Amino acid sequence: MAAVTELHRYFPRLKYPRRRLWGCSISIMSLRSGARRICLRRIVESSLCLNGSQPSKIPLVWQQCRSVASTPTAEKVLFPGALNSKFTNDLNFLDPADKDAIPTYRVVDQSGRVLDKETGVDTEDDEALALYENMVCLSIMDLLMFEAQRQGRLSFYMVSAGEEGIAVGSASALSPADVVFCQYRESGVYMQRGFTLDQFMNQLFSNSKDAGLGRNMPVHYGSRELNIHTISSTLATQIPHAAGAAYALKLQNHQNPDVPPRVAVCYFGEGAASEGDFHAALNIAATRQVPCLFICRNNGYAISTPTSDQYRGDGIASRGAGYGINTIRVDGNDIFAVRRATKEARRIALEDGGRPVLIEMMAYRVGHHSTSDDSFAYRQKVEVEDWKRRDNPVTRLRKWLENRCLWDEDKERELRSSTRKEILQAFEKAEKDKKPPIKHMFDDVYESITEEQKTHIEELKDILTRYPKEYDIDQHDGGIESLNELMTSKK
Ligand SMILES: Cc1ncc(C[n+]2csc(CCOP(=O)(O)OP(=O)(O)O)c2C)c(N)n1
Ligand SMILES: [Mg+2]
Repeated sequence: MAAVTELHRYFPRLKYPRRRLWGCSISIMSLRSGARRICLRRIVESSLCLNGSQPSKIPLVWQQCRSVASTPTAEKVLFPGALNSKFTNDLNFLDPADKDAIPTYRVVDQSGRVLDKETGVDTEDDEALALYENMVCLSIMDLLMFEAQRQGRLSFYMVSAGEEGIAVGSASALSPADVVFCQYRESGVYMQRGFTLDQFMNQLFSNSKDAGLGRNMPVHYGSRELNIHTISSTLATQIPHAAGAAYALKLQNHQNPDVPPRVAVCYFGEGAASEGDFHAALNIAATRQVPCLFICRNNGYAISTPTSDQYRGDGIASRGAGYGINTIRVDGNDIFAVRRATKEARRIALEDGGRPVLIEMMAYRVGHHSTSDDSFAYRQKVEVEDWKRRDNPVTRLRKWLENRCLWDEDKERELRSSTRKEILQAFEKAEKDKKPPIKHMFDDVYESITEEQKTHIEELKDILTRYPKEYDIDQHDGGIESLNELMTSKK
């Protein structure tokens, strides 16, 4: 009965015949509490598809294997932990080395030539040009910001060199309404979704126009309008967040059939996939069958740790199969492959009310990990130079455009020069802007300022007034007055 009440609380519009629900609740009562919970979830889940247009294809396998006992003549293990496993007399250990590595999907080769002429490229010329412009803009912004950090004008920066195709290409295949969670090397996702150069610069300088109120490190962007959650430094925390958001979207997609369905999209590096959060997130996403795209950027390194020291298996893709998730490996230098795989993954993710998909995108990290890193301390310069020469997402798309006579040296020069100017204009404007009011160090933590915080504020005021040369408080909007405001405010 409790199960029925709970069911109706979550799904008041449920069109399940009440009598049948009562029947279910009686059988639920007779099960052990753990199994009862599973049963309730299963009913709730299958109910998601009862009054919608999509019939549930989620097999109710738990019901068929409640009994652990096998019949004497059974050919398969009838145990809920390993469904459809045939009995065998061969003592064979599964050796992953016997298996071929998961293939890498690509559409164009390194010279920008289409590999499968019949399928071709599904991107219009204008769109390809816009994608190219965004990738070039990202790479120029990276160069300039890296330099600005070296000059001491920015405190920190992270480049996307070599991985521009993954971010720009995948973002171009999503709906603007999809909910996105990034790691930190996905500035191209922001750019493709419409984050402006001013917004990038305001965040990098932590100025008074920064939407994050100056509370985060540079490159930790966020945008409510673009449906992108704010980046967190703590690796992999975004992955379970995305799985949870996808579960909420699954319910919303079902409850609002007139609104185009949405997916959650989660970006992370292969290094982040070593965190427990990765495994928990993929598992819950698979068991709950939520519409979540897990996009792993495998760039060969987690700071100084090469992939050969990170894992022994076949990349990150092999783990997707282990969790029962549709998975593909893609050449991240091929923006057309990235786009097509993401588009298809999004379609699969919305099938049958929702399911997770894992895409492992391969693209070598050409730059240093961050401005705090010197990668030549742990890898040969020649290795990097070799990768740069061999393949690159920007030059590969340029070759494709040139092959179609859509691009030439003059256009390239003109684009690079105008983009550089635009970035520098936004940079200089943001650099001149005031810093955010220092009161933001304290507010938005508790509903109102606590007594303990008041002591901290007084202490800070004292230090700031005693050491004016060390702390130029006038740089901050509102100066010291903003702290006084806080002391008297009721909020
Ligand atoms: C929980 C946690 N552990 C360690 C770190 C330090 N750290 C920052 S980035 C990084 C490497 C991550 O590598 P990867 O996920 O492959 O991303 P990439 O930098 O290659 O894009 C590490 C270990 C952190 N930020 N958070
Ligand atoms: Mg990495």
